[in-house]
Parts: sequence; C-alpha cells; structure tokens
Amino acid sequence: MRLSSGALGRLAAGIERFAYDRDAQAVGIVHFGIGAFHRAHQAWYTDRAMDGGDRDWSIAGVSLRSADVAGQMNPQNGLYTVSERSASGTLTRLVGAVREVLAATETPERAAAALADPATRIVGFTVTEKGYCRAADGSVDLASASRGSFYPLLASAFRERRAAGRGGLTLLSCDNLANNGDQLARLMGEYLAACEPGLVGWFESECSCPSTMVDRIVPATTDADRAAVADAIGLEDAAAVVTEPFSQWVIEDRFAGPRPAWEKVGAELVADVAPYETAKLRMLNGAHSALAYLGLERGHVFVHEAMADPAIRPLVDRLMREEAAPTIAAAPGQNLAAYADALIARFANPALKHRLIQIAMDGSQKIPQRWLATLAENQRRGRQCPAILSALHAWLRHARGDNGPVDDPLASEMQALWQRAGEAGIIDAMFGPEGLIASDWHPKSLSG
Ligand code: CS2
Repeated sequence: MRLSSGALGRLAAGIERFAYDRDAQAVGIVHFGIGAFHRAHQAWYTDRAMDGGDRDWSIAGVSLRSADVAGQMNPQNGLYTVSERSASGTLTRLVGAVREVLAATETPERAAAALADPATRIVGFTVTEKGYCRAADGSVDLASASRGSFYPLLASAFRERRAAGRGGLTLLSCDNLANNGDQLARLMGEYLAACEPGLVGWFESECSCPSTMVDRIVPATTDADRAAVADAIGLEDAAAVVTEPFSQWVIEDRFAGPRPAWEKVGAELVADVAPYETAKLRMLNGAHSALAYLGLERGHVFVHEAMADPAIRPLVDRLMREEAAPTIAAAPGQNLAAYADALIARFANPALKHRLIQIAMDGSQKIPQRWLATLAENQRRGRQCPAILSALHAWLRHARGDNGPVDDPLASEMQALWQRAGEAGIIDAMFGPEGLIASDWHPKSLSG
C-alpha cells in the first residue's frame, strides 16, 4: 500500500513523525525545485519547526522541468520520509511539511496563484546552479529566463501582489552559488528591468533576498533505497529521500516578513553568511568535485570509494587544508581544520552510496565558485595549487568525454573547444581571457 494521509494508520511503529495538524496549516512557503535535496533539508527543518509549535508554514512545491515529482508526491498527499543513514544504522522520519506539488509545465497558473496568495511570505529555491539562467558574463540570460524558469512566474506574482497591496516576499536561494541571495536579487532585478521595468522599484523596496549556506549530502534515491524504506515503514514511498545524519543551514537574517522559527530546530540565523558559504563551497563542494573527476577516471563509482584511494585521498586533504582553507576569512568560532576533519569523515560514510557521477554533473556551472575562486586567491598570494590543478585536468578530460557522456549545459561547447584547441590549448581556451569560463584566475602563470 502507498503512503498517504489515509494510510497513516499502517505506518510502522517506531518511525519518527510530526504531531501537528497538517490539514489546519496554511501554505506560507512556495518552493521552486522540490527535489530530494529540498525534501531532506529545508522541508525537513520546516516540518520540525511546525512540530515545535510554529504554524502556517506548509510548503507548496513548484517543479519547473517535469511533472515527475508531482506524480511521486501528490498521490501521497505530499507525505514522504527522510532516512538518515550512517554506519551505525538508519533513522527514518515522516515529514508533513509539503502540502502539494504544482507542476509549472502543466499548470503554471496554479503556481502563479500560490506565489500571489496573501498567506505566502517566503519563496525558496533549489533549482541548481543552472536554474538561475546566467549568461557567460554572469548576467541574466533573457532567452532562457523567459522559457520555463521561475522569473516570469515571480514577475506575474509581483504584479498581482503590488496591485492588491499585498506584502512583498522573501526570496530564499538555497543553491550552491557564492553570495546566492545577492546574485538572485541582481538577476531578478535584471530580468524585471528588461521585461517588467515598472516592478523594479516594488521588488527592491518590498522583497528581500537573504543569502544562505545549505549543507546536507543527499544522493539521488534509487529503487533499492525505495525498497529498503518500504520494508522499514510498511508502506510504499515514491518520494522517499535518503541522506546523512549531518545537516547545516546558515541563513542571513534579513527577511521581508515573518519566517518560521528555524533557529529552534538547528538553523543558524546570522548577520553574515559569507564565511560559512565560502568555506562550504571551496572546501566541501571543492573536494566533492575533485573526488568526482579524479575518482571516475580511476574507475570508482561512489564517494567513499574514491576517498579510500591512496592516490586521491592526499589530494583531497591538501585541497581543503592547504589550498582552500587559507583563502577563507573565518568567522569568530569557525574552525576550518575541524571542518576539514568533519568533511573527511562525512565523505567516508559507506552507508550513503553517493555516486560520483551525480556530483560530476554540470561542472561548468560549479567549478568557478568551487575551484577558480581558490585558484585566483592563491595566485594573488603567489601560492601553488597542485591538488586543484590535478582535479581541473581531470575535469577537462571528463568534459572531453573520457568518462562517458557529459551531462552539462555547456557539453557541446566544451567538446568543440577540445577539438579546436587540443591538449596544448584547452586550458587557455577554457579559462583564458577570451575563454568559455571567465574568472579572476589567469591560467598562464600557474599552469607552467
Ligand atoms: C555536491 C553537492 O552534487 C554536488 O555537486 O557537491 O550537492 C553536495 O552534496 C551538497 O552541496 C552538500 O551539502
């Protein structure tokens, strides 16, 4: 039998679950990109905040690319489980925070109505790096922003909210971009300036875009995971997610209106997210991408296997401790050496089965904030980065197709560059002044 409100009586005993009356909760959050990461992270925090007594923060998820998640979640009345896996066992929780999933591909008007609703105060985003539709120079790419992205839906909601005198919204980016809130504010502003200039002033005065650092490793759910969850909970859960016990959420406390008491369930509300965000991107994500490309070409499938490879592990250690950490201005109390130790332990978790190929995806969108910023900073200080450079070369070979098909929005551009520039010219063609991926890192002086 499938998980749903009506089937809850059959949920196995011992499964942790919410106790609030979910049907009585209004939707306060609309979330773009309701994939596994959101379900294991922000929705899980919100569920526990409502369990602690907070009210009316149910989530309406919006999926922008397909109706698959709607098909997984709506027949279950939005219910799903989060299973935390570690070497010592699995802890499963039933999450009630998601009300429903609106497939913007099929019913965009319902997504627009949810965004315009007076009870909606926060709009969340986990749309991945490419979901922000940035052109090579970082500005909003109007052609892709106008087709199937969140920008037009938000613009129409802003129009309606302004006309009806409703309050503004907090736009909460939870993607792995540097200064994700500031980037979202700038990109949204650029989109409005081009397509709805009359709304720019309203957006700037009524809305806010706090930056956030989100962290939890969430491998894509497999059929084997779903079978194990069904065994544990006694019901089929098509929307089940599997994750690690660790989670962290650091949020810039700059909301346009009310927000859930996320701080009561472990989130950190701070004045400045930058030190946490930079450490996470350059150390965790930087090491992850290195593990992915170095690991795949040595025949590994999972992160913990690449971590155990003596040819890779020292590079990952060096990347975090000697290349990335020295470029980060730590916040008081933030201990980067302890952070590296904790990351090493998390990557080694054999129960997670996190696939390298999942991390290898979309390298062109990830590498700038994960590696190039570190390379640029070390270059300014005259320091070498052999670990990142090894990983960078492994990524370039991956982009050439050495590990199989390349899942990246710039896959064909990168293939064409390889053909034109060859081994000798690829670094410059990718990262040089006229390169495909511009950054402050100037490859010539380091590659020699
Ligand atoms: C990973 C991240 O897929 C990737 O690129 O590096 O999704 C990573 O697992 C999360 O950021 C961890 O918080």
